[in-house]
Amino acid sequence: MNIGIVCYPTFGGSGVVATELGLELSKRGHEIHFITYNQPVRLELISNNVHYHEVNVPEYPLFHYQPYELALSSKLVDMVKLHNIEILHVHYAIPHAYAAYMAKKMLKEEGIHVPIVTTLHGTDITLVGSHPFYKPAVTFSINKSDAVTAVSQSLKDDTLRLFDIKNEINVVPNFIDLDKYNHGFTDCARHMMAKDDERIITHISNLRPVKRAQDVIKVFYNIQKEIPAKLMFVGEGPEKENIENMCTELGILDKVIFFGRSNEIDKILCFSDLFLLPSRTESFGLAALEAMASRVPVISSNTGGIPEVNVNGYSGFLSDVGDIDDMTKNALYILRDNDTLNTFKENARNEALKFDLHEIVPKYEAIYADTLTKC
Ligand code: GMT
Repeated sequence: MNIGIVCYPTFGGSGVVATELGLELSKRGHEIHFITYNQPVRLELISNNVHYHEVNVPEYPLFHYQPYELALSSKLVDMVKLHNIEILHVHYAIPHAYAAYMAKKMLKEEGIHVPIVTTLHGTDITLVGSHPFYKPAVTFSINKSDAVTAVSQSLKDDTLRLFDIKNEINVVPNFIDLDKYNHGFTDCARHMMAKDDERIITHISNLRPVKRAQDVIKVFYNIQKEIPAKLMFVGEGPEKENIENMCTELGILDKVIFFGRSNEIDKILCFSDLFLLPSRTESFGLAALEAMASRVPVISSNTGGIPEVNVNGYSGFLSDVGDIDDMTKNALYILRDNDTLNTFKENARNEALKFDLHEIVPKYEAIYADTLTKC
């Protein structure tokens, strides 16, 4: 198939999933066209069947807001015609599903039919999309898509609760390339990060308020009072300064390593003992899955789609949002002795096996084939 993929090319989970999907589809013989405003961060290799087409939005001083949707829908029209793209898979409803629908309408005028598959990722539904300013456009875009998928049952339920949806929503969970996260523990640069007796705790996010990064610091503060520990703090975002100030006030700055944005998540997870994800909501929690695939147990909040990924008492523990004491207690339970830690590490990896990309990517292929037959 000749497939166009639209996504946010930044460090968000939706862009990561879209990129990994495109790369795997290309390995399976499909022709993939990424149509985005920047080269997706995990798209390292452009090959003969992976292409990247940049959406340019010219700056014009008359416009207070530059019309990105128009530029995207025009680019989609051009690329579908130029490369004979058969199907468009858009990740994130706003504004991608909307722009794709406009492109579809324009192409129809020229007798070209291109169906749209929309994948909902979470923030486009739970945080942004349900805002009254966007709700009618998001409802319309979902209902006008030829196929709709959501990355967890929880997100499907939220979508049906928050919007008036007439379309069927298929749950296709996020996935992981397990080979990429199958490190031997001997080749990690662990000794560069911590002393032998220190446990390594990791948090990775875009540090928006929904991630509750302050809770990471509070839990870590409690942990390091009980056992020697270091915190690997990966990501950039609006809460970064608050977090740095908090570490200074608590006197733990020397125990926290700030990585900023990193393309070496797999290496950082390789030497991690525990992952903290205390988010207020999370449609899936791709970061938790990446940790588990690296044999890192997860202490998380019990919210949204996280329980579909992190199994309480097996791959880690789930606590109520903001329950710092419970998260601390669970973290210490896992970290205190090597036997318990190793059991949780193996369990985490076992649980991650359920999300193997070789199992999940064919589900998208089946949806494309079905959509092309129906439309
Ligand atoms: O979580 C973010 O800040 C980024 C956001 C995105 O749109 O990229 O992530 C959402 O999609 C990911 C991939 O499907 C999910 O793993 C995240 O749980 C989801 N984030 C939220 O629901 C808050």
